Amino acid sequence: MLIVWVLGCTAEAESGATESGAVDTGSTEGVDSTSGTESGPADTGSTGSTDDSTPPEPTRCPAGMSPVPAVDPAYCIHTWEVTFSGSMGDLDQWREGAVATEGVVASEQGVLPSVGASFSQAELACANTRAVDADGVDHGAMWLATAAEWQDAGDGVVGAGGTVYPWGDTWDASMCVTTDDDGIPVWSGTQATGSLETCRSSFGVYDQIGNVWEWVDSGVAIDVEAWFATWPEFGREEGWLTAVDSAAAHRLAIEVTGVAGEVVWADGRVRWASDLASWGTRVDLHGWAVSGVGEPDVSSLPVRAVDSGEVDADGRVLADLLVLEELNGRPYPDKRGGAWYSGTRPRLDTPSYAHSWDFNGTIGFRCASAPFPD
Ligand SMILES: [Ca+2]
Repeated sequence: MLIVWVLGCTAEAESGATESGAVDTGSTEGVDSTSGTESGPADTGSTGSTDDSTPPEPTRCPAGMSPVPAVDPAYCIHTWEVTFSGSMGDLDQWREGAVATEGVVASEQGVLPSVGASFSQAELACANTRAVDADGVDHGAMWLATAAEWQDAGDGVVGAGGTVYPWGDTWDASMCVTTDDDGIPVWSGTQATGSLETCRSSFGVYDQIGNVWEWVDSGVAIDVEAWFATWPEFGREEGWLTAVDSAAAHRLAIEVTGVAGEVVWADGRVRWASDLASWGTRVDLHGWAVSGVGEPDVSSLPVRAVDSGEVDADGRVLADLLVLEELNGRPYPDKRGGAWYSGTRPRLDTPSYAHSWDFNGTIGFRCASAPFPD
Protein backbone atom coordinates (compact mmCIF):
# COMPACT_ATOMS: atom_id res chain seq x y z
CA MET A 1 0.00 0.00 0.00
CA LEU A 2 2.77 2.38 0.81
CA ILE A 3 4.44 1.90 -2.55
CA VAL A 4 1.23 2.49 -4.45
CA TRP A 5 0.63 5.68 -2.49
CA VAL A 6 4.08 7.09 -3.18
CA LEU A 7 3.95 6.36 -6.88
CA GLY A 8 0.49 7.78 -7.12
CA CYS A 9 1.58 11.07 -5.61
CA THR A 10 4.46 11.36 -8.03
CA ALA A 11 2.26 10.80 -11.00
CA GLU A 12 -0.33 13.20 -9.72
CA ALA A 13 2.08 16.06 -9.30
CA GLU A 14 3.59 15.61 -12.71
CA SER A 15 0.40 15.11 -14.61
CA GLY A 16 -1.22 18.07 -12.91
CA ALA A 17 1.62 20.31 -13.99
CA THR A 18 1.53 19.04 -17.52
CA GLU A 19 -2.12 19.62 -18.04
CA SER A 20 -2.86 22.89 -16.36
CA GLY A 21 0.38 24.72 -15.88
CA ALA A 22 -0.47 25.11 -12.25
CA VAL A 23 -0.21 22.41 -9.71
CA ASP A 24 -3.63 21.18 -9.00
CA THR A 25 -4.97 18.07 -7.48
CA GLY A 26 -8.14 16.20 -7.51
CA SER A 27 -8.76 15.95 -11.22
CA THR A 28 -6.30 13.20 -11.94
CA GLU A 29 -7.22 10.53 -9.43
CA GLY A 30 -8.36 8.11 -12.06
CA VAL A 31 -5.21 8.60 -14.07
CA ASP A 32 -3.05 8.02 -11.03
CA SER A 33 -4.45 4.65 -10.21
CA THR A 34 -3.73 3.30 -13.62
CA SER A 35 -0.60 5.07 -14.70
CA GLY A 36 1.21 5.53 -11.44
CA THR A 37 2.76 2.12 -11.33
CA GLU A 38 4.01 2.40 -14.85
CA SER A 39 5.57 5.81 -14.60
CA GLY A 40 6.99 5.34 -11.13
CA PRO A 41 10.18 3.41 -11.90
CA ALA A 42 11.32 5.89 -14.51
CA ASP A 43 10.68 8.77 -12.10
CA THR A 44 12.66 7.46 -9.16
CA GLY A 45 15.87 7.11 -11.08
CA SER A 46 15.12 10.24 -12.94
CA THR A 47 15.76 8.81 -16.18
CA GLY A 48 16.07 6.64 -18.53
CA SER A 49 14.83 3.21 -18.06
CA THR A 50 11.31 2.49 -19.06
CA ASP A 51 11.84 -1.25 -19.04
CA ASP A 52 9.23 -2.66 -16.67
CA SER A 53 11.43 -5.63 -15.92
CA THR A 54 14.10 -3.40 -14.38
CA PRO A 55 13.46 -2.69 -10.72
CA PRO A 56 13.78 0.96 -9.74
CA GLU A 57 17.14 1.91 -8.31
CA PRO A 58 17.09 3.60 -4.94
CA THR A 59 17.43 7.34 -5.33
CA ARG A 60 20.85 8.76 -4.66
CA CYS A 61 19.45 12.15 -3.73
CA PRO A 62 17.52 13.68 -0.81
CA ALA A 63 13.82 14.42 -1.26
CA GLY A 64 13.19 17.35 -3.55
CA MET A 65 16.50 16.96 -5.35
CA SER A 66 17.47 15.68 -8.78
CA PRO A 67 20.61 13.67 -9.58
CA VAL A 68 23.07 15.23 -12.04
CA PRO A 69 23.72 13.35 -14.19
CA ALA A 70 20.76 11.06 -13.78
CA VAL A 71 22.89 7.91 -13.59
CA ASP A 72 25.92 7.79 -11.30
CA PRO A 73 25.31 11.39 -10.21
CA ALA A 74 28.18 13.70 -9.43
CA TYR A 75 25.86 15.78 -7.25
CA CYS A 76 22.25 16.45 -6.44
CA ILE A 77 20.50 19.79 -6.87
CA HIS A 78 17.12 21.04 -5.73
CA THR A 79 14.51 20.29 -8.35
CA TRP A 80 12.55 23.47 -7.61
CA GLU A 81 13.40 26.93 -6.32
CA VAL A 82 13.48 26.46 -2.56
CA THR A 83 11.39 27.68 0.30
CA PHE A 84 13.10 28.46 3.56
CA SER A 85 11.87 28.53 7.14
CA GLY A 86 13.29 29.65 10.44
CA SER A 87 15.15 32.75 11.49
CA MET A 88 17.45 34.00 8.75
CA GLY A 89 19.46 36.39 10.95
CA ASP A 90 21.36 39.36 9.57
CA LEU A 91 21.58 39.98 5.87
CA ASP A 92 25.37 40.07 6.06
CA GLN A 93 26.35 36.72 7.48
CA TRP A 94 30.01 37.46 6.79
CA ARG A 95 30.16 40.41 9.14
CA GLU A 96 31.74 39.78 12.49
CA GLY A 97 29.11 39.43 15.18
CA ALA A 98 26.24 38.88 12.77
CA VAL A 99 23.10 37.17 14.05
CA ALA A 100 23.46 33.77 12.44
CA THR A 101 21.05 32.26 9.94
CA GLU A 102 19.19 29.36 11.51
CA GLY A 103 16.85 28.79 8.60
CA VAL A 104 16.70 25.61 6.58
CA VAL A 105 15.35 24.98 3.10
CA ALA A 106 12.98 22.61 1.36
CA SER A 107 12.12 22.10 -2.30
CA GLU A 108 8.76 20.99 -3.59
CA GLN A 109 6.46 21.48 -6.50
CA GLY A 110 3.42 23.69 -6.41
CA VAL A 111 4.42 26.25 -3.81
CA LEU A 112 5.59 29.84 -4.04
CA PRO A 113 9.38 29.92 -3.77
CA SER A 114 10.95 32.02 -1.05
CA VAL A 115 12.69 35.26 -1.92
CA GLY A 116 14.36 37.93 0.16
CA ALA A 117 17.36 36.01 1.43
CA SER A 118 20.68 37.70 0.87
CA PHE A 119 23.47 35.76 -0.83
CA SER A 120 25.23 35.10 2.45
CA GLN A 121 21.96 34.03 4.13
CA ALA A 122 21.34 31.64 1.24
CA GLU A 123 24.77 30.14 1.73
CA LEU A 124 24.08 29.52 5.41
CA ALA A 125 20.55 28.22 4.92
CA CYS A 126 21.91 25.59 2.52
CA ALA A 127 24.70 24.70 4.94
CA ASN A 128 22.11 24.31 7.72
CA THR A 129 20.12 21.83 5.63
CA ARG A 130 21.08 18.17 5.93
CA ALA A 131 21.06 15.54 3.22
CA VAL A 132 18.99 12.83 4.85
CA ASP A 133 18.10 9.60 3.08
CA ALA A 134 14.84 7.63 3.22
CA ASP A 135 16.10 5.68 6.23
CA GLY A 136 16.82 8.84 8.15
CA VAL A 137 20.59 8.59 7.77
CA ASP A 138 22.31 11.98 7.69
CA HIS A 139 24.86 12.21 4.88
CA GLY A 140 26.09 15.71 5.56
CA ALA A 141 25.36 19.34 4.83
CA MET A 142 24.15 20.87 1.60
CA TRP A 143 25.69 23.94 0.00
CA LEU A 144 24.52 26.78 -2.22
CA ALA A 145 24.71 25.48 -5.78
CA THR A 146 27.77 26.72 -7.62
CA ALA A 147 27.43 28.43 -10.97
CA ALA A 148 28.87 25.36 -12.69
CA GLU A 149 26.52 22.96 -10.89
CA TRP A 150 23.52 25.17 -11.54
CA GLN A 151 24.35 25.66 -15.20
CA ASP A 152 25.00 21.97 -15.87
CA ALA A 153 21.71 21.02 -14.19
CA GLY A 154 19.96 23.22 -16.72
CA ASP A 155 21.98 22.62 -19.89
CA GLY A 156 21.89 18.84 -19.71
CA VAL A 157 25.65 18.24 -19.89
CA VAL A 158 28.05 17.93 -16.97
CA GLY A 159 31.09 20.00 -17.86
CA ALA A 160 31.53 21.89 -21.11
CA GLY A 161 28.71 21.90 -23.62
CA GLY A 162 24.99 21.72 -23.24
CA THR A 163 22.08 23.84 -24.32
CA VAL A 164 21.61 27.57 -23.95
CA TYR A 165 18.19 27.12 -22.31
CA PRO A 166 16.74 24.12 -20.46
CA TRP A 167 14.60 23.29 -23.51
CA GLY A 168 17.20 23.84 -26.22
CA ASP A 169 19.15 26.53 -28.01
CA THR A 170 16.40 28.77 -29.34
CA TRP A 171 14.73 31.39 -27.18
CA ASP A 172 11.00 30.86 -26.64
CA ALA A 173 9.18 33.14 -24.20
CA SER A 174 6.38 30.61 -23.76
CA MET A 175 8.55 27.92 -22.13
CA CYS A 176 9.11 29.43 -18.69
CA VAL A 177 7.73 32.16 -16.43
CA THR A 178 9.65 34.97 -18.10
CA THR A 179 9.15 38.35 -19.66
CA ASP A 180 8.32 38.58 -23.35
CA ASP A 181 10.97 38.73 -26.04
CA ASP A 182 11.66 42.37 -25.25
CA GLY A 183 11.88 42.10 -21.48
CA ILE A 184 8.33 43.27 -20.78
CA PRO A 185 6.53 41.40 -17.96
CA VAL A 186 3.59 39.24 -19.00
CA TRP A 187 2.95 37.36 -15.73
CA SER A 188 1.26 38.99 -12.76
CA GLY A 189 3.75 37.73 -10.20
CA THR A 190 5.80 34.83 -8.94
CA GLN A 191 4.27 31.50 -9.87
CA ALA A 192 4.18 28.22 -7.97
CA THR A 193 7.24 26.05 -8.49
CA GLY A 194 7.08 23.70 -11.44
CA SER A 195 3.98 25.33 -12.86
CA LEU A 196 5.19 24.90 -16.47
CA GLU A 197 6.22 21.42 -17.51
CA THR A 198 8.02 22.99 -20.47
CA CYS A 199 10.38 24.74 -18.07
CA ARG A 200 12.21 21.55 -17.13
CA SER A 201 15.76 20.57 -17.99
CA SER A 202 16.70 17.12 -19.25
CA PHE A 203 17.90 16.36 -15.72
CA GLY A 204 14.43 17.16 -14.40
CA VAL A 205 15.21 20.54 -12.83
CA TYR A 206 12.50 23.21 -13.06
CA ASP A 207 12.33 26.98 -13.37
CA GLN A 208 16.00 27.79 -13.73
CA ILE A 209 14.98 30.26 -16.39
CA GLY A 210 12.41 32.70 -15.10
CA ASN A 211 10.04 32.81 -12.14
CA VAL A 212 12.55 34.11 -9.55
CA TRP A 213 16.20 34.99 -9.94
CA GLU A 214 18.52 32.58 -8.17
CA TRP A 215 21.67 33.14 -6.20
CA VAL A 216 24.56 30.89 -7.15
CA ASP A 217 28.07 30.63 -5.80
CA SER A 218 30.20 32.10 -8.60
CA GLY A 219 33.03 29.73 -7.71
CA VAL A 220 35.41 32.69 -7.83
CA ALA A 221 36.89 33.87 -4.55
CA ILE A 222 37.21 37.52 -3.60
CA ASP A 223 40.90 38.46 -3.62
CA VAL A 224 41.58 41.90 -2.15
CA GLU A 225 45.35 41.74 -2.67
CA ALA A 226 44.90 40.89 -6.33
CA TRP A 227 42.72 43.97 -6.76
CA PHE A 228 45.37 46.26 -5.26
CA ALA A 229 48.07 44.58 -7.32
CA THR A 230 46.08 45.36 -10.44
CA TRP A 231 45.42 48.96 -9.43
CA PRO A 232 48.58 50.23 -7.69
CA GLU A 233 47.31 53.81 -7.73
CA PHE A 234 45.02 52.87 -4.85
CA GLY A 235 45.95 51.97 -1.31
CA ARG A 236 44.66 51.53 2.22
CA GLU A 237 45.16 53.68 5.24
CA GLU A 238 43.87 52.08 8.42
CA GLY A 239 41.46 50.16 6.25
CA TRP A 240 40.08 53.16 4.34
CA LEU A 241 40.44 53.23 0.60
CA THR A 242 42.89 55.90 -0.55
CA ALA A 243 44.44 56.97 -3.84
CA VAL A 244 47.71 58.55 -4.81
CA ASP A 245 45.95 61.54 -6.33
CA SER A 246 42.60 62.91 -7.36
CA ALA A 247 42.97 61.68 -10.94
CA ALA A 248 43.17 58.10 -9.70
CA ALA A 249 40.08 58.50 -7.58
CA HIS A 250 38.02 59.44 -10.57
CA ARG A 251 38.89 56.18 -12.30
CA LEU A 252 36.73 54.37 -9.75
CA ALA A 253 33.02 53.72 -9.61
CA ILE A 254 31.13 52.47 -6.58
CA GLU A 255 28.27 50.12 -7.30
CA VAL A 256 25.60 49.77 -4.63
CA THR A 257 22.28 48.43 -5.82
CA GLY A 258 19.62 51.09 -5.88
CA VAL A 259 21.80 53.99 -4.77
CA ALA A 260 23.17 56.59 -7.16
CA GLY A 261 26.43 58.32 -6.45
CA GLU A 262 29.83 59.27 -7.69
CA VAL A 263 33.38 58.92 -6.48
CA VAL A 264 34.88 62.19 -5.31
CA TRP A 265 38.22 63.32 -3.96
CA ALA A 266 38.03 65.04 -0.61
CA ASP A 267 40.63 65.65 2.08
CA GLY A 268 43.11 63.37 0.38
CA ARG A 269 40.78 60.44 0.44
CA VAL A 270 38.54 58.57 -1.96
CA ARG A 271 34.95 59.24 -0.99
CA TRP A 272 31.57 58.37 -2.35
CA ALA A 273 28.97 61.10 -2.70
CA SER A 274 25.63 59.32 -2.66
CA ASP A 275 22.02 60.33 -2.81
CA LEU A 276 20.50 58.45 0.10
CA ALA A 277 17.20 60.27 0.10
CA SER A 278 15.31 57.21 -1.05
CA TRP A 279 16.65 55.13 1.82
CA GLY A 280 15.19 57.36 4.45
CA THR A 281 18.09 56.85 6.79
CA ARG A 282 21.83 56.81 6.61
CA VAL A 283 23.18 53.33 6.87
CA ASP A 284 26.41 51.60 6.05
CA LEU A 285 26.07 50.25 2.54
CA HIS A 286 27.92 47.32 1.06
CA GLY A 287 29.01 47.35 -2.54
CA TRP A 288 31.86 47.07 -4.94
CA ALA A 289 34.64 49.39 -5.99
CA VAL A 290 34.83 49.00 -9.73
CA SER A 291 37.83 50.05 -11.73
CA GLY A 292 36.54 52.44 -14.32
CA VAL A 293 32.91 52.95 -15.05
CA GLY A 294 31.14 49.67 -15.45
CA GLU A 295 29.33 46.84 -13.80
CA PRO A 296 30.74 44.83 -10.90
CA ASP A 297 32.48 41.66 -11.93
CA VAL A 298 34.75 39.08 -10.40
CA SER A 299 37.59 41.57 -10.10
CA SER A 300 35.69 44.11 -8.01
CA LEU A 301 36.75 45.16 -4.54
CA PRO A 302 34.30 44.68 -1.66
CA VAL A 303 33.80 47.90 0.27
CA ARG A 304 31.50 49.31 2.90
CA ALA A 305 30.37 52.88 2.36
CA VAL A 306 30.38 54.43 5.81
CA ASP A 307 28.64 57.73 6.38
CA SER A 308 31.29 60.30 7.28
CA GLY A 309 28.73 62.63 8.80
CA GLU A 310 29.57 65.25 6.18
CA VAL A 311 27.45 66.50 3.34
CA ASP A 312 28.74 68.06 0.14
CA ALA A 313 27.56 71.30 -1.47
CA ASP A 314 24.81 69.40 -3.30
CA GLY A 315 23.48 67.87 -0.11
CA ARG A 316 24.87 64.44 -0.85
CA VAL A 317 26.14 62.20 1.90
CA LEU A 318 29.90 61.77 1.82
CA ALA A 319 30.85 58.22 2.65
CA ASP A 320 34.28 56.85 3.39
CA LEU A 321 35.08 53.51 1.86
CA LEU A 322 36.19 50.72 4.12
CA VAL A 323 38.03 47.90 2.37
CA LEU A 324 36.54 44.62 3.55
CA GLU A 325 39.63 42.48 3.69
CA GLU A 326 37.85 39.92 5.85
CA LEU A 327 35.93 38.88 2.75
CA ASN A 328 39.05 37.40 1.20
CA GLY A 329 38.28 33.90 -0.01
CA ARG A 330 34.51 34.34 0.03
CA PRO A 331 32.76 33.77 -3.30
CA TYR A 332 31.43 36.61 -5.42
CA PRO A 333 27.61 36.47 -5.44
CA ASP A 334 26.13 35.64 -8.82
CA LYS A 335 22.45 35.58 -9.77
CA ARG A 336 21.08 33.67 -12.70
CA GLY A 337 18.14 32.93 -14.88
CA GLY A 338 15.96 36.01 -14.92
CA ALA A 339 12.57 36.34 -13.28
CA TRP A 340 8.92 36.82 -14.20
CA TYR A 341 9.43 40.58 -14.09
CA SER A 342 12.97 41.10 -15.39
CA GLY A 343 15.70 39.73 -17.59
CA THR A 344 15.50 39.80 -21.36
CA ARG A 345 15.88 36.38 -22.92
CA PRO A 346 17.95 35.13 -19.97
CA ARG A 347 20.43 32.37 -20.70
CA LEU A 348 21.69 29.68 -18.36
CA ASP A 349 25.30 30.73 -18.88
CA THR A 350 24.99 34.46 -18.20
CA PRO A 351 26.10 35.60 -14.75
CA SER A 352 25.14 38.79 -12.96
CA TYR A 353 27.45 40.21 -10.31
CA ALA A 354 25.50 43.38 -9.68
CA HIS A 355 24.58 42.69 -6.06
CA SER A 356 26.52 42.67 -2.85
CA TRP A 357 26.39 39.71 -0.47
CA ASP A 358 23.91 41.45 1.85
CA PHE A 359 21.40 42.53 -0.82
CA ASN A 360 17.98 40.97 -0.38
CA GLY A 361 15.74 41.55 -3.31
CA THR A 362 13.32 39.16 -4.93
CA ILE A 363 15.96 36.52 -5.44
CA GLY A 364 15.62 32.82 -4.63
CA PHE A 365 18.12 29.99 -4.76
CA ARG A 366 18.60 26.24 -4.66
CA CYS A 367 21.15 24.06 -2.90
CA ALA A 368 23.34 21.15 -3.96
CA SER A 369 24.28 18.00 -2.11
CA ALA A 370 26.64 15.09 -2.47
CA PRO A 371 24.78 11.98 -3.70
CA PHE A 372 24.21 9.21 -1.21
CA PRO A 373 26.79 6.42 -1.40
CA ASP A 374 26.10 3.91 -4.13
CA1 LIG B 1 14.32 30.70 -11.48
